Amino acid sequence: MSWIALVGPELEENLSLRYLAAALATEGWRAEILPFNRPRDLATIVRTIAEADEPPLVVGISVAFQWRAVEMLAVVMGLREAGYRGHITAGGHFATFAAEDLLADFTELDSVCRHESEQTIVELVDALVAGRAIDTIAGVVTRDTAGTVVAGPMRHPPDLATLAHPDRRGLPKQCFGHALAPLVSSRGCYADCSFCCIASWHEQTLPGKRYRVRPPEDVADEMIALKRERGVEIFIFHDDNFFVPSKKKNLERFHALADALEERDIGPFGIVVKARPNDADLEVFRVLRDRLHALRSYVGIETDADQGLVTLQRRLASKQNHAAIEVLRELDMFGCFNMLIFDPDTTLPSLETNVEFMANAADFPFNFCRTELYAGTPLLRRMLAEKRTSGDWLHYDYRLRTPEVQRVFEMSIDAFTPRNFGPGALHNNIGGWRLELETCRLFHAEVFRPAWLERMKALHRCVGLDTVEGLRAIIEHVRSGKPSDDAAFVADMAPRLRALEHDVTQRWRVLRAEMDAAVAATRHDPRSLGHDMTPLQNAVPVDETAREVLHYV
Ligand code: B12
Ligand code: SF4
Repeated sequence: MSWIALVGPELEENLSLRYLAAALATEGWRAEILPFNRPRDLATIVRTIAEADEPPLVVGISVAFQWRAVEMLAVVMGLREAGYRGHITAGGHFATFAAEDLLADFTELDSVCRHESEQTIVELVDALVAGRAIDTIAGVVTRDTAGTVVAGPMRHPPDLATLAHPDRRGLPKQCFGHALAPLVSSRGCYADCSFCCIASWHEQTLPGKRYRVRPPEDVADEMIALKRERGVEIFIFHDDNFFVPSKKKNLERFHALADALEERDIGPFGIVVKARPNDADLEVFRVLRDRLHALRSYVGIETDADQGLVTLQRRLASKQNHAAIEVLRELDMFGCFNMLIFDPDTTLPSLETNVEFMANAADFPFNFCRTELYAGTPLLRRMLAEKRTSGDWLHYDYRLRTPEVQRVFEMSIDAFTPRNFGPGALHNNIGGWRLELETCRLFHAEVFRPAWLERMKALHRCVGLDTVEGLRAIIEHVRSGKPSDDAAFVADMAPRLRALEHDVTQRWRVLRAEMDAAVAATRHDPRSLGHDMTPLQNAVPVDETAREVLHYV
């Protein structure tokens, strides 16, 4: 039997590819997943496909992340150079919104499957095998015989209740010795922030409807299967937003899921979710904590400045950001957030407001960055209309509104890149560390010491307030208006930032070793772990790249 190669990031089990693999398997097709996590994977992928005894019928490449599009296109070019003659298709968020540009500029690529593609990829493969035309398949964009880009109709998205559960081959990752798995209980989000493509995604395929949810029983069945078959105890919900815009419905849904899990006798488990600040209601979060054992709730603060809230179209008020933090504190829950402190309209006062927010919420881990212009977003459309972009459809760049804010941005990026981005970045890692601590707190309550949590919070404050201090110093430097060398200012500050990062990392290692030792001591007595909580011998530990996943998912 011939096969289909699916290429994409696998920092964890990649649900995009694994839903497609499951859909293909249901129709009798074998799909192999080829992870593309680092530049060195490129050569392996090209070799595996081009030198296969039987080359795949179709290669499908996931281009969800715009910033990785060039690397993904390198696979396409590499395959053609290596002589692969089969059909190459692409899908995912960026490919969907940039389908026409991709096909116009890269003749090596044969088609793009837009939006959710479980059905589209099956129909594409069937048509190719049967030698039928593909240009009328819903969801497919391709070229006609004259080379003109042609798009089939939009594909109506699948009924989530009918989808095959994602393919789960491979060993699960772990967090503090407990296996984890990503999953989704819904697709879409009720909001329509200007920097995000999720609302456009649904608007194009289901006008007027922003999200769809799975029946709680179906979600519970998937979780139970993951637990029984793979030992998964931590469920990372990748829903764009785990919440719907109704307190009553959230309560009903979370209770229904908890009931379904209890009926199925799930045993110990924890979850990770994402929320908007206005979703953080005390009663709802109490259910999340007590019945669904939320280990972490990412609360999308993004900005606390009135200007930012308008530019980013957050449709909420600053007081709701503050209230969300209070809910987390009141329930002693772990939350984390990211701040888009730089956006196209940022002013020095709005920057100061956001830095103030960070200072007030420094007992939680956070990160900050600039708002990027992603394909399919209202913000990109606005910036193009205002002629404020540079670059092209692969990557649009922009300058901030005033020279002062642009200076603060450039200095901040220079000073904070090692702390904010990439493997080893403390702002990312510390969120992963806290998740390990919360995992210990939930699953090993018998040895967990409250003092560990206080030490962890002290580390959050230490990092958060140091970041605040650095940002304030940069803003003050720019505000002072004195002519001076920005690079020298950053060069002077950077060693202090790096020293603190080193110190905090060491303090975490000591804390982690204490937790490890306490838990290891209980493992001499298997009964103390509970009937289904024996350490997983085979699960894969979380590596540094995956810590990034643990922080942001
Ligand atoms: C999980 C996730 C991650 C994980 C990635 C895990 C992995 N895959 O290894 C982590 C946490 C690492 C992550 C990080 C980031 N992410 Co993210 N992430 C998501 C999230 C929330 C869910 C993805 C998912 O599993 N979806 C469920 C599956 C079933 O749906 P799907 O991905 O849409 O897949 C369907 C279709 O797209 C299509 N499809 C997808 N691939 C392919 C391939 C082929 C061949 C075909 C035919 C079809 C197809 O068919 C699939 C099945 O229906 C999405 C939002 C979303 N709704 O998808 C954002 C999203 C993809 N992330 C986004 C961003 C911006 C980021 C970050 C840049 C954030 C940051 N500032 O750090 C980083 C960078 C990641 C990196 N290092 O490369 C943006 C991408 C925007 C863009 N166009 O670039 C999204 C869309 C979120 C958003 N609201 O804007 N992310
Ligand atoms: S709340 Fe999050 S997922 Fe929803 S539209 Fe805004 S950024 Fe996108």
